[in-house]
Amino acid sequence: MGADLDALAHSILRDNDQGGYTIPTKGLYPYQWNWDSVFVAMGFATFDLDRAWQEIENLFQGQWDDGMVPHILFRKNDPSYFPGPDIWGTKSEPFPTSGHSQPPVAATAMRDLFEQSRAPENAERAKALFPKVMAWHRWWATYRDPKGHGSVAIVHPWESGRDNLPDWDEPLSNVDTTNVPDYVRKDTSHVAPEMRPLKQDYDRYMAILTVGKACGWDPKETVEKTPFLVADPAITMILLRANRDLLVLAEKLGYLDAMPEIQGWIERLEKGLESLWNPKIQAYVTRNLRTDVLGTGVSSASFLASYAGITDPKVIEPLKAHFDRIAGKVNYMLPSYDPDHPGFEHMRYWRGPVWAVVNYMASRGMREAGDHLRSEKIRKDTVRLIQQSGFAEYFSPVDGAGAGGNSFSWTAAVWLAWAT
Ligand code: 2M8
Repeated sequence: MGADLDALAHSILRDNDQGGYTIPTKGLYPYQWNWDSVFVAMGFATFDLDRAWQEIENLFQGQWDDGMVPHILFRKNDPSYFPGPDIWGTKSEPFPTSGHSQPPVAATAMRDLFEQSRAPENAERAKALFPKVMAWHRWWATYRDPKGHGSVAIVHPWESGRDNLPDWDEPLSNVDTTNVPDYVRKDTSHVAPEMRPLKQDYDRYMAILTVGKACGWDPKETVEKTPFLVADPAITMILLRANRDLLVLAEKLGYLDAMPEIQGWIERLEKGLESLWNPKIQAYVTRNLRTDVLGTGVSSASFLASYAGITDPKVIEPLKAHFDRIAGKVNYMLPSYDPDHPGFEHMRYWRGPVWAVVNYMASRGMREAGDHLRSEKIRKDTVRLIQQSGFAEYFSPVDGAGAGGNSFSWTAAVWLAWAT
């Protein structure tokens, strides 16, 4: 069984490989996505380290002059996806891209690849990538903390990677959709509509995109004008973790001058996370930076606290209690949203389903923090899900059914890199 699944996971990565970069799955997502590629690199690293480095290097081919690494790289036009390059309308070189970013996991993967083999050619590759990753992290630090809280703000739900999380409902409700031109979605022609965001969500996604496009995706102007500006605990934690890994790389690769700047980012993000703690529910939540309204639900982001290096028992203990409560409600951890919250839907995308990549990060953090019991619970549940339902995009935490796209790259990658 394990060997069969390993072989299948390899073949999924090979099949979705477009020659140096990997698409998440055919049909539904025919382009290179930012954090997908980084997880894919972790999967490739288990059998082809050169290809793993190449995946990350090619992601940075899409980096903008201001340091931003876009969430989608449109290397060639493919009408099976909406919204494509013409709708985004960016003028990026050497190929069109989307106009905002996605969770910055790259530095963490880079450190893993570097530590896997310090052969001179790997150290050279890490050295060449380092300034590009610095520029990306500097972009987050420069533009995405407009209120000075220290947390990371996103300008579009797509930037979070957790597109229809119930926490976005409140900020999205303030987005005016009256001027959204007609459009035709493609996602619901590949996947059952019950597993995807609602039309109302898509209207709002398009309205925000239109504002960003009118700003030419200038990072300062977009933050000023976007109708959706929300601090995201998951990106804040992922960037915090990535900065800790970048700091280690700086020392090992001899970029000593970069260390104080990275240390400053770490301290700011640690402070920023405090502004996302909701004392009422004892969990990390989103903060709408336009209205100052805090999110009301426990999303899987909270369980990335250890991954982010947070050790304070005043935070970790209540989160453990949430974990145990939620584990008593579902058959497979981690649901992307609290099953006790009215916003939870077990099959609808980021409103409840289990995602292998989030499980990987959460479990890794818990293991590093010494919480082997919960870390292993997540890992074993992920194995059961994949054994039962294959390499699906996401899974119901209730009955384990696979949902979304099939033959999914990041699920295969995470299987190889961690689950088995
Ligand atoms: C999903 O998002 C895209 C938009 O970026 C979509 O639904 O069209 C999300 O799950 C995101 O996190 C992921 O990176 C992407 C590709 O797998 O799909």
